[in-house]
Amino acid sequence: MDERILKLKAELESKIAEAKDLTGLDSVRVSFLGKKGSITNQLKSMKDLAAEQRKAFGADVNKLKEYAAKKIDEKTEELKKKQIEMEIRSMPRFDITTPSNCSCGSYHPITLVQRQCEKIFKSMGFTVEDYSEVVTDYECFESLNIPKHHPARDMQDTYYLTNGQLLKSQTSAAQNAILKKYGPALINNGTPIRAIFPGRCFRNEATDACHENTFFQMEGVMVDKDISISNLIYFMKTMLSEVFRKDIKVRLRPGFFPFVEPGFELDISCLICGGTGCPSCKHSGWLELCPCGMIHPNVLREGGIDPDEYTGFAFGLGLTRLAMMKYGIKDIRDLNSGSLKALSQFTDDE
Ligand code: FA5
Repeated sequence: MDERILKLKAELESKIAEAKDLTGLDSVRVSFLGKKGSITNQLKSMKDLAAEQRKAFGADVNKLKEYAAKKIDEKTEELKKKQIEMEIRSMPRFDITTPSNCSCGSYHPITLVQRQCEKIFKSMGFTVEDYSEVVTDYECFESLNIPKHHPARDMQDTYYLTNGQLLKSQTSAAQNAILKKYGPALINNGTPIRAIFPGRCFRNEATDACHENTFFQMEGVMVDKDISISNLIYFMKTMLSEVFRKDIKVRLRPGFFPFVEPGFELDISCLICGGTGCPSCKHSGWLELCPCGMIHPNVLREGGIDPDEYTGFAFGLGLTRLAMMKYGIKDIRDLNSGSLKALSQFTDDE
């Protein structure tokens, strides 16, 4: 190879090696391959050479030109990679384990009591079911032994939708579906139906310290052979003693609901005033908490279960009122207030 070309090649290699960034490398490219670059100049100088030298020299310069372009490309790639690595290294580190300086959220008191009740009933073999908030007239009333125009419908001021459906006014609306879902296992394998179904209910209420238009209930049903009122009382007592972890005064009195026979009202002594009377208990000293009873034969039959062979109980626990009593919340409306100050002070005592 021509002496001049060898010298230029060595010079090119050292300049490329010295280039520390893409800008520096571009200057090297311009100084060798640009219009006035040293390799381009060699090509231009060929016209002054004798014809016999020109061919060999031209081939050498062209080889060097290709070599220079290839080396510059390789170095470009190398520098780009280094630049990306540097950028990554200089990025702020995100460590998922770093404690946040934001204050933590908390569970709503209704969520806390709901979870607690679910845990208690699950430990006694109950399944936890979910059910929609928009239901049909059949689900909420007819399947529950409340035909159209039955006066019992007036016990709840229900929100009807224009399509004939309604906002669930009671979690009992899921009873029929649960009986149909688990009935076959009861009839075919003797597996008792044991289910709870918590949910939001809606009624057009004049609100006060213990009535809301949107509140939570938790329905429970158990159906098997020979289920009696003593079973119902056992489950109610267990639930209340687990939730409150202290002795509370309870009373059971007759109550009318078309879907149970006999039916009861289960009240607890108001824990806000200690039973002396206050706005939270409508000055009666007692709070209606969990109506219940033995499932009416018509309801069992409608759910595909023979009432001559099986019996069962059902209850409709007022979860929102339970949260009031458990956490000493005087006014039920505070629970839907969205006030973080009021709602974020409660914790699970499990
Ligand atoms: C019922 O809703 C029946 N479905 C309960 C039932 C189920 C009876 C199974 C028998 C067998 P009631 O309307 O009383 O019943 O409501 C049940 C409980 O929900 C009440 O005791 C109360 O704790 C709660 N509750 C009812 N209305 C409201 C309201 N407006 N605000 C807050 N809690 C309420």
